[in-house]
Amino acid sequence: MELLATYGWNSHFAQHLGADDGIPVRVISEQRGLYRAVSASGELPVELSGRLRFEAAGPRELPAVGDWLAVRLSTDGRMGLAARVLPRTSVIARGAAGRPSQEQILAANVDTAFVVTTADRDFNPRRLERYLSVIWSGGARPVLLLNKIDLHPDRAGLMAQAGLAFPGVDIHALSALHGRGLDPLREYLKPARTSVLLGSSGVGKSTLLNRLIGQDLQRLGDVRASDQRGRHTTSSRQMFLLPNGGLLIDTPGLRELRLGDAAPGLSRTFADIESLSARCRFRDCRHTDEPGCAVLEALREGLLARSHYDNYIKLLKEQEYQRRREDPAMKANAKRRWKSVHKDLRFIKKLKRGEER
Ligand SMILES: Nc1nc2c(ncn2[C@@H]2O[C@H](COP(=O)(O)OP(=O)(O)OP(=O)(O)O)[C@@H](O)[C@H]2O)c(=O)[nH]1
Ligand SMILES: [Zn+2]
Repeated sequence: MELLATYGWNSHFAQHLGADDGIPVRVISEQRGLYRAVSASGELPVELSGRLRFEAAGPRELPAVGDWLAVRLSTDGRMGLAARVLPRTSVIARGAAGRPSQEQILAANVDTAFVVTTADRDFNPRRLERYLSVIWSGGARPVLLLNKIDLHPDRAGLMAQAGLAFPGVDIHALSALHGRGLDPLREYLKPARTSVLLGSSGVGKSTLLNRLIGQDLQRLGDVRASDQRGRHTTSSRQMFLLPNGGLLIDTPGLRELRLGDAAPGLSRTFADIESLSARCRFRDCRHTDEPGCAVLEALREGLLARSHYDNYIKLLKEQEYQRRREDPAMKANAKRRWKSVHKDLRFIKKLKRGEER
């Protein structure tokens, strides 16, 4: 059980493992449907049972890195056959608004999601807010990392700006390249806690990962279950055991997120606006030009940052747009509306022609 605890096994998962479910393993890498996982006695390849594969209602129900699975071992003990994904505590999910079952799970059972950005050109509050929404709504905790602070002369100013843009979010400035400002990250990377690295290309995720892994990447899991011979699979590995016991997931697919149906998270990121909106005159107020809008009033009085408000409105619009695109009833409606508009146009043209005659 020791190795399992190292990889985050706890009573939550234990209570969901049935008596004849087989053994628990945690997925540490996935490549084109091939899984590697860690069991109580080491690392092993895992295949999905036909039942798991065919009964899955959508990609959301298939295993992802970080998942705990109930597996049966092959007779020689070298392979696992996964029968079930144990209930997740959180997910980092991608895409497919309005169709939760079509969402792709990029990582599961994540405690902390580090959103890495840089102090300079990559600092884009709108995109960052989108990341935060996806993370909140998946049940993980976002932490914002402002990397390459060595290139930024005004550290205090940047931190103040970021603090205003993201109220209620932990923010840390650091330099992965020079190994500065990393100490506060220990708080999140405690033993058996799982984190992921998110952020656009070039912000320094690999540099940070290498820093955190240090020279002595532990290879506890890289031992074949069958013969205990050391087997290093770092190239395909996507979950890393850090020297201090924290677990860090870094997968290529995770690096760019698309906005999914992130409504619950949206209200966390914009908790201040949501609580203001409780005082709007109209319950379905869109906070753009309605009379008696408490959000617009706060904006006028300078109690709400303009950029924060703008991002909120943009994100709402984007969600509305995605919902419209996905929802068949809305699609049909839009078609009907256009048809009647065209009819009206034809009618008007006819009238005009009549007038000309
Ligand atoms: N000045 C400075 N440069 C950094 C820092 N961290 C990373 N870099 C540089 O930024 C460049 C990109 O870093 P990577 O770690 O490859 O970025 P990444 O986010 O992993 O990029 P992808 O692999 O494309 O997703 C490299 O040239 C790094 O040396 C930093 O703290 N300060
Ligand atoms: Zn309003």
